[in-house]
Amino acid sequence: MLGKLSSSLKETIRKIAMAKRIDKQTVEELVRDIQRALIQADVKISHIKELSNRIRERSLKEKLKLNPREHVIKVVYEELIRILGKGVDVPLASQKIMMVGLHGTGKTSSCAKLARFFQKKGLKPAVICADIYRPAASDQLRQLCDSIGIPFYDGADLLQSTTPPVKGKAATVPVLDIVKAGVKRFEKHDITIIDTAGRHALEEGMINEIKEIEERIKPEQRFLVLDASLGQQASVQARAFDDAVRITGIIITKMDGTAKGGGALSAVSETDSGVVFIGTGEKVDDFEKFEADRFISRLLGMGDIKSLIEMAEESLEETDIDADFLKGKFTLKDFYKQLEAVKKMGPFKKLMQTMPFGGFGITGEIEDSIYRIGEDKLGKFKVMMDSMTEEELNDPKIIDGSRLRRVARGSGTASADVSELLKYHRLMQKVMKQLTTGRGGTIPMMKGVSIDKLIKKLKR
Ligand SMILES: Nc1nc2c(ncn2[C@@H]2O[C@H](COP(=O)(O)OP(=O)(O)O)[C@@H](O)[C@H]2O)c(=O)[nH]1
Ligand SMILES: [Mg+2]
Repeated sequence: MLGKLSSSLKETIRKIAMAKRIDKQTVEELVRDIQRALIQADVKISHIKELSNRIRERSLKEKLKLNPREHVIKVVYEELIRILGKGVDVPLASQKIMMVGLHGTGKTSSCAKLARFFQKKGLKPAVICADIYRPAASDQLRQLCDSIGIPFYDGADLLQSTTPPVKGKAATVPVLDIVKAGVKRFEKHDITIIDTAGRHALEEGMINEIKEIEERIKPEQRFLVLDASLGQQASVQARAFDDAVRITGIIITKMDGTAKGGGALSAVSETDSGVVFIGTGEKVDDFEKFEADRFISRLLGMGDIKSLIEMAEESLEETDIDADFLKGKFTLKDFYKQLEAVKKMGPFKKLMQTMPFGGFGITGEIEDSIYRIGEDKLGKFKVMMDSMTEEELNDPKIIDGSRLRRVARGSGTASADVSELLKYHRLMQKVMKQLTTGRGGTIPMMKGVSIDKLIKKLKR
């Protein structure tokens, strides 16, 4: 899906991750790459300009919470969400959903897909066909519904009891009667989906018909179905249908078959409604709920960027090293905090490994040894530290033979265990000193990496 846009953006992210430094020139190149990708996806120029300016501004001027590369990736991710990611949620609750849209956009297929979605969530959906103009429309929907075991209604019973207006001419039943009868029939169902008739263009007849259904039936949701290949033109239809029935969500279909999906998404972003689902193929399961963060993460070819960023920020906050630490002071408490941070890095590392370029360029340095300081050892360290005085925790050098035995006794461990803890601490202190003073006092880019180096040393 969105193959071309996705591969260009992935390449862009890869370049950032590999960049030696993040400066004005790197950001300018990045902006140009993104511009090219978005133009090809038919995103409106004014949106691209705004995004470019925001990326330039934020990449270089914002206060950093992450390392510079991660920061830029975060900025790109957030700005893409701003222009492509306007989504809305659909509650998993009892409701009537009216589908509107022009001919051929995928309205009928989406009715079945939507029913399937709710069915999988354990709700009981049913479908009404309110397209009386094309007999084939009803057959198509009936077949789709039959294939997934969804009850279907098209007013065939009403038709039988109606006499043709002119002999030899087919009888018709007003659309509204069909919908009303269907709604009544499916009263006990959780979700009633109403497929309305489309037209080839935005005609008054169609608009009046859906307006009437909207006013009389009062469906909680009015979903507009749009073809992704409309690109930036999608906003025209979105506005027109919104004026008519106040759209509550948009389904963008055929995301699998066009390079313009990005344009359609950004066009929708400028209207009042957002995307609820996207269609990604002809089959009834080729349908997904639109979740902006996941969608953009996937587009950029990265795991779950949101949790990634949150975890990175959190682990940095937790390990915030105070001024004393920079002066080379590293207490047992700091030591413990660092070890806990390493534990936290676990899922972070796994997430980074799911990325095509192996994380933000640092996973190569992180070894599995990092996991060996496991839960038990950490727990044991904690118990021993609990048996120490404040003074000992802040300045472990004072722990002599008798203090050592006291701590061991107090924590139910052996003196050798306490010695081991102190040994680990001393080694880590040494490495920390090297790392912090070696780079002119700067805190290492990722604490996880410094810990890793430490652990490698410990093993030697
Ligand atoms: N590739 C692809 N085809 C789709 C998708 N949604 C619908 N279609 C196809 O588009 C055509 C028109 O769909 P239909 O539901 O009949 O549109 P309607 O006229 O709006 O009711 C059909 O051939 C569908 O199989 C989609 O997400 N991906
Ligand atoms: Mg149809």
